[in-house]
Amino acid sequence: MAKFADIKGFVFDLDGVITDTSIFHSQAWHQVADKVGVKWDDSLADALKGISRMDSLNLILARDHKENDFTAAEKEALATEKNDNYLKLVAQMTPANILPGIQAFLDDLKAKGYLLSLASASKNSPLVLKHLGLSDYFTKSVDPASLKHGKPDPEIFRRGAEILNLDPAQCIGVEDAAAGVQSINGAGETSVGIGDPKVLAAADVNFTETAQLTLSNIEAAMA
Ligand code: B16
Ligand code: MG
Repeated sequence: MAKFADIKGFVFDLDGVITDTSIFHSQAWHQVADKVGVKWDDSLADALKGISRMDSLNLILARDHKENDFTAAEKEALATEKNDNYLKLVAQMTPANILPGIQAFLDDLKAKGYLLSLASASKNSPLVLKHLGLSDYFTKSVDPASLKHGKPDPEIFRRGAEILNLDPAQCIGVEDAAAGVQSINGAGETSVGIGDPKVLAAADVNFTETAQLTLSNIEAAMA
C-alpha cells in the first residue's frame, strides 16, 4: 500500500459508492431474471456489481445454464429491456440519492486540491451524475465504451489515473464491488472498498458505510 502523503488523486466508482443505483441495477436485472426463469438471490446481485451490461446478462443466464438458449438479437433485446427498466428508476433520482457523507467527502477533496476522476462501467453515468448535481465534480471520466476489458481487468482504473496525469501509485480507487477492487489492485492503486468486508477482502482499506469515507479515516487506515 502507498503512503498517504503520496496520494494526489481519487478514482471513483459510481454505482454503489457515490449513489445507491446498485439497488436500481439489481431491481432492473431481477425483472429480466424472472422473465427468463433464472432464480434471483443476493449472491447473484453481488456478482453483477461493476460488471458491464452484456457480461451481466451472460452471468445471469449462465446461472441456469441458459447462455446458449438465446440468439445474439434476443440477448440484445433483453439487455435493452433491463436498461429501459433501469432508466425509469434513474429518471426519479435527485441529489437526495447521493450516499451519506459523499458530498462532504467530494467537497473536502476538491478544497484540498486532490484530482478526481470517474471509473464507472456504466454507460449511463453522465446521466446519473447530472441527476445528482455532480457533473462538475467529474469533468474527467473513463468512457466505458472505449475499454477492451471490463472490471475486474485493471484497464478502467489504470485509465482513471492516466486521465489525471498521475501514476497509479499516487491514486486511491474507491469501489463497492469485488470485481472493482480487483481492478484497482491490478492497476497498482490503493484500494478502498465500501461494503461487506467478506465480499471485499482484497481491499487495502475497508469501510462498511460511505459515511466513514473521510480523509482522516483513510489516512489513519493507511498509517
Ligand atoms: P450500464 P459501476 C456498473 O457501474 C454497475 O455496478 C453494474 O451493475 C452495471 O451493470 C454496469 O455499471 C453497466 O451499467 O448498463 O448502465 O451501462 O459500479 O462500475 O459504476
Ligand atoms: Mg459499483
